[in-house]
Amino acid sequence: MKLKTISTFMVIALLILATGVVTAAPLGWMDIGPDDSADTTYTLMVGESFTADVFVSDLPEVYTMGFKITFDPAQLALTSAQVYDDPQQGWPFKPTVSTGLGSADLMGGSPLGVAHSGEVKLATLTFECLGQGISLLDLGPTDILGAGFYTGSGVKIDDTIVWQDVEVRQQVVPLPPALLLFGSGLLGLMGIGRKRLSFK
Ligand SMILES: [Ca+2]
Repeated sequence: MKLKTISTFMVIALLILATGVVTAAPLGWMDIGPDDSADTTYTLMVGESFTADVFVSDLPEVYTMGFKITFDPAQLALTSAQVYDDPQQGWPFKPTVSTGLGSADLMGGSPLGVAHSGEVKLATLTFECLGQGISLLDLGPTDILGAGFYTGSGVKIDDTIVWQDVEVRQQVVPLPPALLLFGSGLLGLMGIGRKRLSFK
């Protein structure tokens, strides 16, 4: 009986250890603005620009990277896209940007023997806001043949990455209160004018 209790405890302890060891799925995300934190929404005015850094966290050791970003080309224009090609932490081996209408594929590799893991910066993108509305910056795996996240043993791990999108809310510049007052004053004057006319 006592032995059974001890073995039950050991099984529970082993289970706790096992679940603790389970690693989190790699997460792809964007940081917009100067606050050094991830964003899922971003609000700006039509005509303004913003810069988004693309990262992946909890990445196992990989030697290449590749991803795709899509967006509404009627609302957003991609004005610059650069693979993070820092010689130490970046992707200086064949950094490539391939842009289409409302999309861009970015890819690159690290030098032989330099693997990247953990939190890794992939690229920097700059957008200009063209029109009012809500548009999605949609991150996902690239469909360019041979590109993607490959481990040293040549295993592609793109399917394990969870990508976090950003909802960009674009607003028109609100009218200043003084202008609104001036406008309503004009409307009032027009009303008086009309009344005077009708009395004649
Ligand atoms: Ca941010």
